[in-house]
Amino acid sequence: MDVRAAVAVEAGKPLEIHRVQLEGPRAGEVLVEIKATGICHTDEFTLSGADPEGLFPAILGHEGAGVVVDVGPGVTSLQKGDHVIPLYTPECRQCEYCLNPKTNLCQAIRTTQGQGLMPDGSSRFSLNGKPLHHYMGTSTFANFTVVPEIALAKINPDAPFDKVCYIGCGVTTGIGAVINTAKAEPGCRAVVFGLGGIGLNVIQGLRLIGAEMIVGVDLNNDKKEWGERFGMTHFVNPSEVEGDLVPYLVDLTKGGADYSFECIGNTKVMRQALECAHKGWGESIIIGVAGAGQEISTRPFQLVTGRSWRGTAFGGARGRTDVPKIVDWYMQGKIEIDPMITHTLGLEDINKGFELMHSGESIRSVVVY
Ligand code: NAD
Ligand code: DAO
Ligand code: ZN
Repeated sequence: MDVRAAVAVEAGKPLEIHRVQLEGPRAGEVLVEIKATGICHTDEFTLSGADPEGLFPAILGHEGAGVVVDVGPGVTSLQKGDHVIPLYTPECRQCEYCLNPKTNLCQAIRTTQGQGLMPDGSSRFSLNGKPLHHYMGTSTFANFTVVPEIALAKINPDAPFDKVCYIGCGVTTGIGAVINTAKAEPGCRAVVFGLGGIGLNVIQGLRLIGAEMIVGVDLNNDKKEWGERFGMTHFVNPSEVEGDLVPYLVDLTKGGADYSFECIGNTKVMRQALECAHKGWGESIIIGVAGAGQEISTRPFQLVTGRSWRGTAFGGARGRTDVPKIVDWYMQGKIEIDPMITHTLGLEDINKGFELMHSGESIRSVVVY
């Protein structure tokens, strides 16, 4: 079939809107009509060329929601009409990783997903007879896409696509980092570096679990109001702090943060996040994705004296199990999404969504098909 898609033709170039060809689902695959997709910093990271795994030409997008239109042979858990969120971290429930409660990094289709291909090693998308790469196994910048069954979460059919698409990445990553990765306790003190689409969700996750102190750190003073809107108790702009930021934050948190979260992708900030964690027990969680080849550093004594450095992908969530629950939390009013969707665009304006991200004007732009 012919579908409408934003094609990433080359690194550093704007996306191009084309009619592309999409083959139907093969065994274990599902055809999904994408109704809405968020534009995440990670799409920008790949499009810019900074992503060492970036492949072109490709159909990017990994934060979508839609409806099942057709299923391939052997698909048992989904049927036509089901509402779904595609998962860039699948959940096969059978591999060594899925069977280990310590991780959410299902490896069932990791190799082909990283090659921009479906699990059988081929692509379903093509343009004028030439194959296009899939992206993160999801490719939601097309109004129809084919996704493996194990990479689809079935969700409440009453949930609005243009809001819950954000659960496909930003919301789950931020809230999950607090609940699944840090397992933060009520009454804890936390510092969140970077108050964008991810950091604000870390803040609302901390509010949800009953953190006592939530310090937000951002260079952009406009983010103060945004952070407070979701539960931040203190705001720090590093450029306005006299002297070093780390001792300032240690003092503010009365000895250091129980938990700190880096939501930028800046290796210098990652160090600050670790070093503002409390001696003896503070944990620092890296969420931001740093550019190709970058490295982190600290004095090992920081770890010897009881701080720990950890990372999280997709908030440690097991998508088919956890994403439907997060959709329900949204429907029950336990978490907020609507105010973070600052811009809604048509597919033809998708490049404007990237511009809004660059200028810092948007928290999340969503493309509605
Ligand atoms: P964003 O651009 O919306 O937000 C980043 C924020 O950091 C902005 O508010 C900016 O003003 C602030 N900032 C930039 N430099 C700063 C500095 N030196 N000190 C303090 N504040 C600074 O980005 P986002 O969409 O929230 O994504 C954040 C990061 O998370 C990205 O690296 C993205 O790729 C990554 N990410 C990771 C996962 C995962 O599973 N680990 C998932 C999604 C996104
Ligand atoms: O299993 O090796 C693996 C790959 C896991 C990829 C997880 C990606 C998480 C970070 C990228 C940000 C996603 C939007
Ligand atoms: Zn698995």
